[in-house]
Amino acid sequence: MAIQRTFSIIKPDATARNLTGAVNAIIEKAGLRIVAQKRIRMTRDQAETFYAVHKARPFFGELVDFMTSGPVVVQVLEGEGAIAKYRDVMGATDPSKAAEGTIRKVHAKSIGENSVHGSDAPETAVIEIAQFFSGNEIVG
Ligand code: FUP
Repeated sequence: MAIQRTFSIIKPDATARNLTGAVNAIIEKAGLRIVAQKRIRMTRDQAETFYAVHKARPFFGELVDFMTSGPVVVQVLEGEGAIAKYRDVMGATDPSKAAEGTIRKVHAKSIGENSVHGSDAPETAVIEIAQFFSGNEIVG
């Protein structure tokens, strides 16, 4: 499996509970390397662009409200098969269905306030990383 990069967000429910370090510990224990990281407050424009694929879904407004409700930590993670590996480490979207030991099982509050985002494919990883990081901010 090749070395890949994936895009991660530690969401407002997690930063509000001071869980950035706890989430990062799970990420690093899984063998993923945090090669870029910054704490930002997402604008509505940024959140609407980021989640444009969900624009027609009934939860879109709530999702944008939530993602702009507090600080988030945007990250680039690097490692062998990083995209699928991070999806495994995150656990299912709905924390009640997430596997034991996953970030969402351990920390998420609900399907909406589910603590983390991770890219779902190589094409989306490239687009998501480019939305928040310039090349010289990523140091592998
Ligand atoms: P995931 O890839 O696991 O983050 O899940 P999705 O891309 O399906 O959903 C993106 C975000 O939309 C979730 F993180 C939370 C939100 N969402 C809801 O609020 N309700 C839903 O029923 C599904 C998703």
